[in-house]
Amino acid sequence: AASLHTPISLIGVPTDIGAGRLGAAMGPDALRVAQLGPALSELGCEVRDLGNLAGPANQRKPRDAEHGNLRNFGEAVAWNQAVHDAVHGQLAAGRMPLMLGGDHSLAVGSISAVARHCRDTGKRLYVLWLDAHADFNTPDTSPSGNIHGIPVACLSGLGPRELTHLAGFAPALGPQSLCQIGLRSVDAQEKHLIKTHNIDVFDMRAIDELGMRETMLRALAPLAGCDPSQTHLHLSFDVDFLDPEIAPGTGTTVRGGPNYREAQLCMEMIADTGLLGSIDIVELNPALDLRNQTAELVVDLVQSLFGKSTLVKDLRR
Ligand code: 5AB
Ligand code: MN
Ligand code: MN
Ligand code: MN
Repeated sequence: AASLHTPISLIGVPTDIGAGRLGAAMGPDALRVAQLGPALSELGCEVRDLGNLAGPANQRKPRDAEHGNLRNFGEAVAWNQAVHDAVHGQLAAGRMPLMLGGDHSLAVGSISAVARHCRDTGKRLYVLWLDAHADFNTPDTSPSGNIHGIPVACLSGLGPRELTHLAGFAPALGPQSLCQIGLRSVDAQEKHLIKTHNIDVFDMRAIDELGMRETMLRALAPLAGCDPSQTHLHLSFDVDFLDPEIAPGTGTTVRGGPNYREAQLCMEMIADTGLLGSIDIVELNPALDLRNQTAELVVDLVQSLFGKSTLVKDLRR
């Protein structure tokens, strides 16, 4: 549905209830300080900042045997319900929701809403998941109990009903609708689940061997020839996808990620599809950042997602 001209709604999700450490709750404001809204307006986008959603505070609760042995379970359900409702409302209004996270647990709510919207409108959904991690733990396999490590499992129908059924049906996401890129820290049981669910993965080994261009050509191949009015591309962008040398401001860094040019090309090739319909920017942790450089980098990359290009002979802009 989305083109360069789809109006954008920024939605702040100031929480870190799903993460192992505090700080991602400050992510939305760091992105505002780095001028995300103006950077998109500059490219000709209509942008409205809807401010921050409200939700329960992080009381750093321990793992809870009553609730799948997860931490902050009730809080995560409340935040995700709020995210789901906000995202579904913006999509129904013909706008493109851009989530300012917040930890990655919020993707359960946002992608559930996108899945529901696609079912309502008969659109085909495709999710690109950029991350160092697979986020495919179930409550049973999670080594940490941290809910930012389980969103892909929840969206695939594995996990507590309160998180698997936010869209009103489950799974929100079929395996053919998901592609993960940049993985380099995947738990043994996650590997097993990725295999049994037959998820498309381009891990760092693949990126090393193929290069980012061929990786993205393959990742986006299922969308070739898709009618933009019938197709919805969702991007879930975990900041730890990026190499920690350029993006230190996140809680679970893993060395050996995409560098600046590779990340730019990745975003430019997503922009070229013209299919982008919604975005999560997650796991930015300003408490771990240096002079907001990671937020500024993310703003730069998001500009590329919306058509800013380094092509000299660019007919678009
Ligand atoms: B992130 C780990 N697999 O489940 C777990 O940052 C890390 O949203 C999860 O990708 C990282 O706790 C979650 C060890
Ligand atoms: Mn991650
Ligand atoms: Mn993640
Ligand atoms: Mn993380």
